[in-house]
Amino acid sequence: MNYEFITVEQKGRVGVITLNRPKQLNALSPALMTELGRALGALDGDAGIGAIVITGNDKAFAAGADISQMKDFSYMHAYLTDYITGWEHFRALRKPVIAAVAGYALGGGNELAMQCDIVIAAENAKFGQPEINLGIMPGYGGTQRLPRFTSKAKAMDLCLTARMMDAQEAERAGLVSRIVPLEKLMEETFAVADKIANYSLPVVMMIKESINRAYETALAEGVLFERRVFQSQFSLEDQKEGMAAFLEKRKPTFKHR
Ligand code: DAK
Repeated sequence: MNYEFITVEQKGRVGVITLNRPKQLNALSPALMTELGRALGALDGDAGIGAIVITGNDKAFAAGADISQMKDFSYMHAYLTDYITGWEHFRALRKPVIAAVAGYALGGGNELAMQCDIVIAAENAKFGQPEINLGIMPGYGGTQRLPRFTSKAKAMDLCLTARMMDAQEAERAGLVSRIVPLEKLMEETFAVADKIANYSLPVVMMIKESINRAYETALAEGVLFERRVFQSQFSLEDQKEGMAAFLEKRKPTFKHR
């Protein structure tokens, strides 16, 4: 597939998507988001892919939705076109997605990172929801995911003051899973993605699905869901291989079934 605003490459079982509007700090235009949705769907449906990475460049992961493209919207345009429900690509994805964030992850950029399953930050990463500066509020999940992933106080602070938090604060707050030096961001992220991608794919998918239940159901329902999925894994060839390999003191070879 040909893309104008992103690049896509495959390294082993890992698909890497790079947002590619550097002059606009990777501002998320509708065209970029359409391409991102197509690329994510294609990688998620590819049996040779076990994990996906989304990244930007050293200065920006993404500085938000493209302000120049929304400045003249009317309420009726936004409502009737359901602006921009078509960006909800992530809910349907079954394979893990890792955000590798350097530089700015602001507004829709931070919301994009929060839709990923793991966020790895370079030391220069900056996260924020500065929409209030523009006379609007977050609209891509920021007011919902930020308090769940960090805390109510942190979400209020960021959304109501527009201040940015650095990588250290974001890790302390729970938004970021690890921080790495900028020059090592892609190497370290790829190592994480490659590790995940070479585990049993059905087990990886079931873990992702189960952890996501923690955000969408009550605890008792989530625990029951986990129990049933766990029990089903005794039907996997990979479970037999994984346990046999442990007992035989060798590395397992997973067949993703
Ligand atoms: N949109 C369009 N262009 C942008 C942009 C953006 N979000 N951010 C940066 N740019 C452009 C700048 O206009 C500038 O263009 P030129 O002047 O060179 O043509 C170029 O990128 C470089 O930016 P700066 O010159 O400003 O660079 P600085 O280093 O001085 O500053 C900055 C970097 C990140 C602090 C600054 O660019 C900035 O504050 N950017 C805006 C950040 C922002 O407010 N983001 C929130 C946007 S609103 C939804 C989905 C998504 C959303 C809502 C709903 N649904 C699904 C319903 C999201 C909304 C938003 O994200």
